[in-house]
Amino acid sequence: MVRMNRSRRRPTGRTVTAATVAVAAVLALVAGCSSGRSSQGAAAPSSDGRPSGATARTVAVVPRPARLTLGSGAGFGVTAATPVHAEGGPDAQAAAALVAGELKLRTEGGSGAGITFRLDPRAATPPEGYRLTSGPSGVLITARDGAGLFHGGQTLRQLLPAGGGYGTVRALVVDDSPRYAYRGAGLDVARHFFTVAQVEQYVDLLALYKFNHLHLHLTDDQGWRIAVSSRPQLTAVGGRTEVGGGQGGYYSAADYRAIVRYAEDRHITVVPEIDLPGHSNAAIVSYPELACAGDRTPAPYTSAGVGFSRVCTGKESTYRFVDDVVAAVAELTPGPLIHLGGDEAKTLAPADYQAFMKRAIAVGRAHGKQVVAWDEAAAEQPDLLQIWHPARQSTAAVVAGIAAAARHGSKLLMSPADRAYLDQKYDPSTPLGLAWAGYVSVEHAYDWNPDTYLPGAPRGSVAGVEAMLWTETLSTSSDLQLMDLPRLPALAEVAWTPQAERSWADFRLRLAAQAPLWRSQGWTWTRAAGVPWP
Ligand code: TNX
Repeated sequence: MVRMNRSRRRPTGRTVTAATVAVAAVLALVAGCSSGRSSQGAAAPSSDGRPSGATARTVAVVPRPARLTLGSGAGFGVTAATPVHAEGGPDAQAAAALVAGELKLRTEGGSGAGITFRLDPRAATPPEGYRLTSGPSGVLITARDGAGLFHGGQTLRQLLPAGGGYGTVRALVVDDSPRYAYRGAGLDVARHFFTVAQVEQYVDLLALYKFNHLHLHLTDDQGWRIAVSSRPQLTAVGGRTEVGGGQGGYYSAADYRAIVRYAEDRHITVVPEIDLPGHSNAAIVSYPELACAGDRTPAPYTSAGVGFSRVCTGKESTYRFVDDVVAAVAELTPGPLIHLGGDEAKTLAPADYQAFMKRAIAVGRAHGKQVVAWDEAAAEQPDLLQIWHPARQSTAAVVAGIAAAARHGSKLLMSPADRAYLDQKYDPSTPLGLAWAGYVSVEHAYDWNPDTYLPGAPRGSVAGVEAMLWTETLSTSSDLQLMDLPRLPALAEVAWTPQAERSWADFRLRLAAQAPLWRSQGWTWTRAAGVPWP
């Protein structure tokens, strides 16, 4: 069973205060709301292609809540003077403080009219779920865990007038929780290095769309980005290169801890990836004994090719290296997962590859982690198998092998390149990115079902979805944003919203309505086809 970050909960105390009175007023509004699934009987979006605001379907929240019911009464006007209250202990205070900061509001002790974050261990909300009610006397967000409160706060941000300003939150009730426990985004910091501040900005984007895992691809042929004190050459040598010949960089233990902490505060778990036995040129340049006798002389690599490197799988010293690195990274990582790669080891014999992956997975487990690996490692049954090959490029035998791993207990993490690789161009006009998996339009990223993507995958085997951003062609934050926006929110909705509640027809309207919020954050985006941009 794969443990994800849901179980994480700090001790909480619960204070029942006079706020219950104000809360009751808000709840009275709920009774006046029309009930039923938001998708049922919803009017079609207005013909001018902009969100009409008149139907539950087009209220501009992404990912679309599992259930949203419009109220008939007045909404709640938020001004710069609106107080934010927290009830229920430190997790409530943390969520209230973060969201208040994002909205430029102040938190206030006590209770009363305003915005209230209420942690209630007895609430009926599922893990990470929340209830948000808005009416004349305020906005109340209730959840059973801190993650739920935080996600509710992100919904509130989107319900306020675009651009992060103040205004009216319409009267409504949202009852929301995620479809999948794992909603991830992978960032390749190896091909190009991104600083702590850049990664934190990336986390801000993920948090807005309710992602809960950040997968950092920390090592590859072109660079090694994480300090391992027992192997200092990895960063002293391997950290100094990147695609295109730039200076590279790496995270010290303190840097990495800062990223982990920043993400954790936003209910995002970091999943570090050490990619072996292929994609290992930077490690081999740092420690040439990782190569087999007779392999080519190690040399730094700053182009974008893949599949040529391998560590020597027949030497015990290689496994001591794996153990040193995994021990260090596991020690720095509070989350339950470590990713050990396993992709594109094209110069290794299958038997050598399999023997290596088997041992690597055992090392990860020995250091207390559950192991994620790319889909080539299906036969070795990692805890989480990350699917990246487009189904149409896979042979029946490969698909059958993945299904067999799932039957034996591996959970599947869906990142099929033809849907979830955000380094792929939108269309032939996209200046950045690659196109080996085909063009990935916004609609294509949106319009698929992770549960049925792989024929033969057993029911319930899909643990989640991960959007991957490889950076061979991307070197600045705005490069990342141009590829992520608007497709990352599409994948957020794939991962969060029940399949039956999703439709491209209204998603494109809700997506277009995000643009002012992006602008207010200083983020850039691609005005991709099919979306009625403002
Ligand atoms: C394949 S997907 C890779 C990456 C590349 C990416 C480029 C996978 C597990 N390996 O090494 O960066 O394609 O799209």
